[in-house]
Amino acid sequence: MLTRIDHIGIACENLDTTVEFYRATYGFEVFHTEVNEEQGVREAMLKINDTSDGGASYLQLLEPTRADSAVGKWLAKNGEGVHHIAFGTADVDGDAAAVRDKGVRVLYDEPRTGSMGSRITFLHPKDCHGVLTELVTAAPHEGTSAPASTSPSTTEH
Ligand code: CMX
Ligand code: CO
Repeated sequence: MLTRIDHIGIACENLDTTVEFYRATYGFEVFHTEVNEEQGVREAMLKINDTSDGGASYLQLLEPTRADSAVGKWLAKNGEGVHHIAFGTADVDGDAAAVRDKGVRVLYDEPRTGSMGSRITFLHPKDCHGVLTELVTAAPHEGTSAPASTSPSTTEH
């Protein structure tokens, strides 16, 4: 069951200046940063609020690490802006299977690693009224304390 908006993914040209915009304009602070080479992004998670399911909602600011990544291609075509939305669930495997059974294309056979050690998959935007949609199961304890590292090679701090 999808129980929260986990994050809104925002594509940007320069992560540092975009982080500074959200800090200076709204007072949102960086909760976590990492590089996810598989997804081709350098990202910052800005925590907005905790949610009643024990998780949290974030903005996910995304700078591409390479031009041929999903975010790199999207930026080249559209410029900066909202790239995807992500719904949180305790069971990404089950919810992805349920959505697939309804005829929506799920992009990965098995969930992959997302922010803060979460498990993620994506639904094709053409099957979701133009919205690239991510499903996320957070790593245990995420949102309740300092985030766990994903791995030393992919985590900045
Ligand atoms: N939102 C809405 N529509 C999108 C889109 C997006 N983010 N990205 C692509 N599209 C649309 C394009 O506009 C295009 O539509 P038209 O044919 O009408 O022009 C169509 O989808 C195909 O787009 P494309 O540029 O040819 O791109 P690809 O098909 O190569 O890739 C997608 C699209 C969704 C399969 C790819 O972006 C993907 O695999 N995304 C999932 C991974 C991802 O986004 N990772 C980054 C975030 C990581 C994270 O959140 O942790
Ligand atoms: Co995301």
